[in-house]
Amino acid sequence: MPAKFHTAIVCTIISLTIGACVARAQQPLAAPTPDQRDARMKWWREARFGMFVHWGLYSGLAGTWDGKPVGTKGGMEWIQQRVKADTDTYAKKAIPLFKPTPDFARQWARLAREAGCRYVVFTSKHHEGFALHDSKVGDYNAGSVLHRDLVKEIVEALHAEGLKVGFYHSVIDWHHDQYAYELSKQLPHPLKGQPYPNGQRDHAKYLDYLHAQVSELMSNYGPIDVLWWDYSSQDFQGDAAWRASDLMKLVRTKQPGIIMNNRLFRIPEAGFTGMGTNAISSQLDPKYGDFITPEQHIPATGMPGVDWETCMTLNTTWGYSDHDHAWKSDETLIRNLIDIASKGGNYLLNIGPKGDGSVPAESVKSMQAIGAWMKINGESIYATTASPFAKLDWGRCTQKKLDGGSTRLYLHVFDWPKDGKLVVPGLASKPVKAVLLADGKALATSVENGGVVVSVPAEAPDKIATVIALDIEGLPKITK
Ligand code: FHN
Repeated sequence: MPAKFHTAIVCTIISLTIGACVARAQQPLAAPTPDQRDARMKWWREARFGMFVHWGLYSGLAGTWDGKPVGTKGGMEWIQQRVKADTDTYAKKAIPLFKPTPDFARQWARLAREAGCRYVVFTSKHHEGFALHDSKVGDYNAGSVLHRDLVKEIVEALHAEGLKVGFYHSVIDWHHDQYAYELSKQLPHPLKGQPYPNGQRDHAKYLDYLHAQVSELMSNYGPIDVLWWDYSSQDFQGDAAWRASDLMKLVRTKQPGIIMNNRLFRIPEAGFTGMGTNAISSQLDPKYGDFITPEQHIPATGMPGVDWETCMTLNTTWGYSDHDHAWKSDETLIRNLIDIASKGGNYLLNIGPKGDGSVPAESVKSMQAIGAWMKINGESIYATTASPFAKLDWGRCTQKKLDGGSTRLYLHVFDWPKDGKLVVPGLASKPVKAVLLADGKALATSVENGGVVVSVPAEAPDKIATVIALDIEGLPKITK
């Protein structure tokens, strides 16, 4: 065949291939079927409990600026915005204080496993803009500054403990010189209200950077289980703000099994009714994300019909602060976990490690206390579904279907009955057996006044929450 024909054919094949790739790239990803989505969400719904980690340059500053406490409550991961520092001034002060020890990540992973967490979501980049991975895009990252890939270190440590891995990634960026903060009145920025320091900005250039770094994170660290976006406003969200649909498509193409939250958007169809952290609704079109993210609170009646996860701090700040001592009690934390599971949600509980990566002693104590309770009672949380009761005066309930068609009700008793009789009001189902979950001790049951009564010891075995496993025939029948 004459060479010129051969070349023409090869060129035709190449151009057809490129055309097909471009066409495929422009096509939206096929929407998953409900079964496909359920399969992807299964491990997350069963996990119920995850550890959040906020760690970045702000951690070394520890809530202090120019030798003075910036505050005793509220997010010290926002310190750059609270002191209104430009990125160069901020970096000069913060970078020398950010000195991760060699084994910091293993400490986090061990603590998460000890606590009974099944997944860990950590900040690959927070609003300050400093990326924890060895990025080839830009120079404000752990690779360029510390010559380490901290994301790699953390992912390997989490996998070594059998934990699922999540990246929190901030679309807000207080470092990048093309991030056009004037496009939003509602999103925070340290220089808000001031003209751009170096003349007009091209936000599209920031978006190219954002997408390139997300592509690195989705390509270079193996299977990633969660992408926790943060955050959008009503006046700056979605495709206009972040090229969100392209970003989600990039992620799902590289990580088909990944689970993402809804925070690239801030519209009613994505589960938002306003700007407050509790301005949320149980309306989520899956094209905007897989779960809704109530923050620092537990929805009173859960969020029926959608997947949801409450994220919460142990004190009042996400990033470490030397000055925040408002630690929640073990009772509050354990009962929060139970309350959330009884409403069918997940609990993402935050630690804020220090600049060297070490975990504050108070946080270790809290997570280990939860772990001690989970070691005995974890089956009443993992892979359970929401309570069949609207309300129980003495505590909460979760449930699990058993082989053979019966149901196990896990009765989490906060207020122990003084008369030795735990009344489960309105439960019309026939009780089969009841035991104390901690030691399997059998408890007598009776049917009285349209409910089930469980005879219990005089003293509560666990003052925070004693769990009774009550097996009933079939599915729960509740009469009131
Ligand atoms: O501004 C952030 C905040 O620092 C923290 O990361 C929380 C965690 O959910 N998200 C944003 C506030 O909603």
